[in-house]
Amino acid sequence: NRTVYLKDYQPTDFIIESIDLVFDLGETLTTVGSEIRMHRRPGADPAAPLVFAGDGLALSGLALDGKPLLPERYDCDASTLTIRDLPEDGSFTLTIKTRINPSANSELLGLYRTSGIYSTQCEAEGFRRITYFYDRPDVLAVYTVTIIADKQSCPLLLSNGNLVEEQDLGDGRHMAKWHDPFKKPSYLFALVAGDLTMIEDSFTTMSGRHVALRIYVEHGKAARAGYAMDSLKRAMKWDEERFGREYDLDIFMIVAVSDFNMGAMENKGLNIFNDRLILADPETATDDDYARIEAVVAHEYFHNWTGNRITCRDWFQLSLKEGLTVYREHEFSADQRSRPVVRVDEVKFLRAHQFPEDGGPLAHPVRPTQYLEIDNFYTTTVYEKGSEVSRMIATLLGPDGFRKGLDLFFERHDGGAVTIEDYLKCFEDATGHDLTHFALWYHQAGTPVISVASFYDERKQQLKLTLSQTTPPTPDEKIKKPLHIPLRVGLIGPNGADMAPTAITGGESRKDVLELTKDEQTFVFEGIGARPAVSVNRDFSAPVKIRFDQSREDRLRIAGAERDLVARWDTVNALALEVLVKAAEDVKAGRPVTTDPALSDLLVATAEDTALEPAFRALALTLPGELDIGREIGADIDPDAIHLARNTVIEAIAEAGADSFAQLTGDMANGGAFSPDAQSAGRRALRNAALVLAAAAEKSPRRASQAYESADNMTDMLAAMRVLAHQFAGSAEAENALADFRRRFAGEPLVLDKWFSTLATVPGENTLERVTKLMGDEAFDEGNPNRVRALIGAFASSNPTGFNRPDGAGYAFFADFILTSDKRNATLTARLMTAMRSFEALEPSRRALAREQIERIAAHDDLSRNLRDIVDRMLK
Ligand code: B3K
Ligand code: ZN
Repeated sequence: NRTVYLKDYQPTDFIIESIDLVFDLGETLTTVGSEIRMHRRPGADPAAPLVFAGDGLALSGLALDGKPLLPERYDCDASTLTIRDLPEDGSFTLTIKTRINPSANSELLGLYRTSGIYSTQCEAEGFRRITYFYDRPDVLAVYTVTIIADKQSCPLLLSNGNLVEEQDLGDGRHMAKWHDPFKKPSYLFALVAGDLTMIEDSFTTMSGRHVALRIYVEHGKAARAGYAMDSLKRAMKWDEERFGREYDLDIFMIVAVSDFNMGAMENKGLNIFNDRLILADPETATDDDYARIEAVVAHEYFHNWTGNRITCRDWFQLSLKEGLTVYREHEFSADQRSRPVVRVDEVKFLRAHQFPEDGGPLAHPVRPTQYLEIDNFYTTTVYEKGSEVSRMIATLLGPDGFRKGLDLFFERHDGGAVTIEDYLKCFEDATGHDLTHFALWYHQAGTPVISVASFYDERKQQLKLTLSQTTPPTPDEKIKKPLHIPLRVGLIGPNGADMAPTAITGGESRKDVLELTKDEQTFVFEGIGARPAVSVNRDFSAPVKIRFDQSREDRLRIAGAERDLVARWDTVNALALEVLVKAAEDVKAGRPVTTDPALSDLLVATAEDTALEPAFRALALTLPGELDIGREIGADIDPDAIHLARNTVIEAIAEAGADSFAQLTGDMANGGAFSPDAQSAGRRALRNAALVLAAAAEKSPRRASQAYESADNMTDMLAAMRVLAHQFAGSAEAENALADFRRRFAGEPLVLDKWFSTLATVPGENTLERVTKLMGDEAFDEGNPNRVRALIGAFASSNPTGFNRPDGAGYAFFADFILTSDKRNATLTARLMTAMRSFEALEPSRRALAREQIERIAAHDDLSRNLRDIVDRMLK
């Protein structure tokens, strides 16, 4: 058992001053020379040995101050290098030589070579796969990196910081030397070598410094890097204006690679990206792709201050950089696009991914206290819930208070490796607020449930709101404490306008934000002249579930008139969800499905309401998916019943608004040239949301087929193909479009991912056969994480009826895949496995079949640590 505990944190015995690395790159043999200048930490045990981490390394040389170390001075095993009798004081230099094979590195962690490109991924613990080192975030050092490689296959040699030397070595080889003046932890080290092309631009910072910006991509793809470059410049400007953060090196580089485990990585001065988050043009990228590129380019750039200049003391503090950086990214997106629409997308994401994590076997606090494998903690809890926690701080302190606290954070901790406590203390010191109680958000797992009861007293002109909170138990902790929750509340008067109370008593409040701190509290709003409709958790001010038995009239008033569009969408969505859940219950019980004409009217009216922006109307018109309905039901889930129920409700709505929906598919057509901006994207979103319903009303693939034929951009094309493949599966029109798409994009792996996903998510039990067949498609590559996620990942996590086939064949197929994949890429496999984390919520027969397969995986004794950790927690 290698469980790591927060309570065991100890600083290192030695302090690293600098590290000089020399890479001699070879496809199957790369040698790494590391020269480390260091000294014993003052006060450390003078006899303590030096213990460096390593992983799968071959040691080929070890010297102290230039003299080879005798074997009795050190021990070296698979995961550590221990050196004894090092000087008690004064600096010394350790030289370590290791040999690695970048071509055999299918884990894509450390230094690996794929598609002719050498690149690195070191977070969280990949540097130890390159050389022995203190591979932990609190060890900061200055890096100088020399890269030697073949000139022809690797004309490009990159690392962090500034290029200081280049030399032709004759014999067909050359070298480049990079120096990064900023101290950094090993996880931010990066190296790229290969043959790539680039686009170049520049940015002048607020203090007038000139920064060269370069984005490197595969040959032939330069024209698709423009949007990423534009996003980068907007992000740099925004961070100066909003948070006073200026870039600090003379050059900022991004490299897009096609084999990458995650989205992107914020290495100092040299971000490495999954190419799907860089490359975009109208023919190959959807509006969602554009929005994602903008957000992730910004996110990685923002890490330069929140993560790189100030980093984490240990990996338990991961949310210190990730939660905060997601929050910064969200604010950036909100400023670049439509704030409420961006916020609704965040809420949907949180509910679809973080809430189930928080309510299932893998639940953990935003700041965990133990882990078996840190790579499994790059979760939506650490990221998105972490972001919500920072957002709540901003809500409690106000924008100015938040900015003051963050300014102090940058000032106080620049160059440091710090903790969540250090972060919170800055807000307390800068504003005088006490965040002791609030800090529980970081330590207590689970999604709080707030029950609301309202009572209007006409005689006293008072509205009483009783709020009680509970947090359900999670595997790590049964008894929960009440949290400090900022809840934004609106009182909507009979005319649809907000009512302003003359006073609010019963607890702390700041403008329209109530501060819940106890199990139960009653807030009294004074001076309320008529019974209002109460809108709770406006702007989704807290990541909680609300239980509020509100009258139908009130809900319809909110759905039709709430000026807070997030709360308005939420109410529309909740009304739809209620109808869908009831329909699923009807199907399960063998009753005819009851639909709700009032819901149809509301959706049609919202879709037609030209006072609302198209993107918002599209959100309202997109019914909750089968997975959303399943999550709302929560237990004994029958995916087939949900599927049938949802289709029946869709048909009823589609028929009620058939003319409007048909009209909208035309009205919202692109006029003129394609533009990826948010407004144009919103029009396409509305048009395509309407297409789903128009096609359902017409019960014919004709309209979607025409839309597919006439599409002049990937958003419309993919939307039409999905309608055909999902709503008219097996029709000639569907098969024609799918075949056309496959042919047309034969040379475009990223676009074919969309094709794989569309096919993998076709509802029904026959999809398993198709997925199995697609694994033999020449475009499919089991070693490429994007392909695996597009086909296997989409099938397991986004096809409830297909994956959960009643006979359990979906689970068996998936388990087989997991077992093979684990040998190749454990990080990716463990992540994939989480698709089954909510299996306990299935109806008994599927639940048993699913468990059987998870147990079959768990019975293997040679699982990677990553996968072992996930399956064991799922079965606990
Ligand atoms: N920090 C990286 C994620 C690293 C994941 C390591 N398993 C990207 C990001 O969050 O910006
Ligand atoms: Zn990040």
